[in-house]
Amino acid sequence: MDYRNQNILVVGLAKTGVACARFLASKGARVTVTDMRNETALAGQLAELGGYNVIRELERHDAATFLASDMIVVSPGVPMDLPQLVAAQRAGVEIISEIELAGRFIDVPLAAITGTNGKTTTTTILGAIFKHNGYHTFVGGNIGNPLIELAESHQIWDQIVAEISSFQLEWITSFRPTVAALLNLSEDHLDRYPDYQAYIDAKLRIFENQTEEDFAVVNRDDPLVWQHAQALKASLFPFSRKVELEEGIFYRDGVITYRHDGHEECFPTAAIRLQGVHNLENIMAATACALLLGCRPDETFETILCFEALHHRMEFVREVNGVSYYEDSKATNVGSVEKALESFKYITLIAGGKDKGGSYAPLAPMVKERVRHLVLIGEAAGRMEQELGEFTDTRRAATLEDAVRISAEITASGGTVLMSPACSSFDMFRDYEERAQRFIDAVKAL
Ligand code: UMA
Ligand code: ADP
Repeated sequence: MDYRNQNILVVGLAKTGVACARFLASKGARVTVTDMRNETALAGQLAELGGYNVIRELERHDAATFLASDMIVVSPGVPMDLPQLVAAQRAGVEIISEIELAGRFIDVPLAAITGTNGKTTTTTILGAIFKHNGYHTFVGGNIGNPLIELAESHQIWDQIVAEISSFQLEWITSFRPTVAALLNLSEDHLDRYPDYQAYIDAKLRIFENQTEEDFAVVNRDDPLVWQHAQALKASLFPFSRKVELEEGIFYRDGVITYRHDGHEECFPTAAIRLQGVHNLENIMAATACALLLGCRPDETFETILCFEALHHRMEFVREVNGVSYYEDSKATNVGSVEKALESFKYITLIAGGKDKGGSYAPLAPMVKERVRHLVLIGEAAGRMEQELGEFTDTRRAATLEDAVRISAEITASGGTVLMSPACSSFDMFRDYEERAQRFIDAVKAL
């Protein structure tokens, strides 16, 4: 790929924009960055661009700059229907995402993980397995560090594991993982997509450029995933908690069995530390990717045995007066909350936050069965009360701290107070980590 003297516009100047601008400038491109935020807000990012020859267009997106570019690289947070992008696309300007750019510089196996939930956990497990197998491994993508950083690093990597979001897949043309995993599908990001199908279509693009030499690791138990898998060009490698598979990986009676090309490996699960049925799915998906990409079974299983839950994903905080407090701040959609509710019996659920436009109704059966009290916070509280309030004792709280206090008063000994919001955090907090910390502090103060 020769980008020397090409006019390249990088849209969005957060982590992705900074990494792309630096990389492209180092490749000799004439780089312009544009962001709607102002110089003060972008001071940190601009400092990171110090020493690089990059033109800045801040607090605006100039249509003329978009049209005059040879190529545009779009950050994931920038919506596809931005009018300047639409006009540039119509005018025939090449528009790509950052993972597309990175993919053009990757010449080793790439394992890419997507799905509505479990991406970060599965990506982290797979990265750990590769490292334990002695591979020099880059782990990146939606997990926090842009994939393009691997091209910028000038290191020789043996394996690459990428967490991939639907946003990142929007502008790909040739991005082709050797193994791509789709963990599950449920409603999310409906504040960005016109409808659920558009979100699903974006996710499915992870398989778009694969051929039968590549593998699609797919959830056999998720009806939507399985239905869409039938149309894929890649070789299907399903995982299942429910059915035995001739080719694929499945769980039965405390054992995970991997079967590929007539070869079988078995892993007992009793001593695994990661809890929850959803984590069994994440483990199977990561194991499948690892073994398909050449990892040794013994080292793979050793990694899985030692792997501990990541923070803010159904994490135990403390017990007070016989009540257990769990923090699941990363549960920002209905699918993840459903899994959290499956894990406990007598629940006081603290939920709510920034509404992403999906329906909360799929939670109704679990709320009816297991949630004794529902304590709602944030912008979504009204809509959640409308959709779920009739199924259990429902209250509103002005702040997260109030929600914790109310929950402590009403939850009987033996019960669980679970913060699993089903919403993003941006209405009341900087991010899900701040929300988690505020919950932990409030619980510690009880
Ligand atoms: N901006 C504009 N114009 C617009 C919209 C945004 O100029 O019309 C600017 C904003 O002012 C901001 C920048 O564009 O400066 C936004 O960039 P970004 O949101 O893409 O932020 P990055 O720091 O580059 O982070 C992105 C991913 N963010 C999103 O997808 C929203 C990060 O995923 C990812 O870790 C990172 O790239 C590295 O790959 C975060 C995320 O929330 C964790 N992902 C979503 C999720 O997991 O649910 C998909
Ligand atoms: P992602 O990166 O896709 O957001 P995480 O691993 O960060 O996934 O987990 C996010 C939330 O989803 C947490 O609440 C976690 O408990 C839950 N979760 C993790 N794996 C799964 C899964 N396979 N299915 C459903 N929910 C899951």
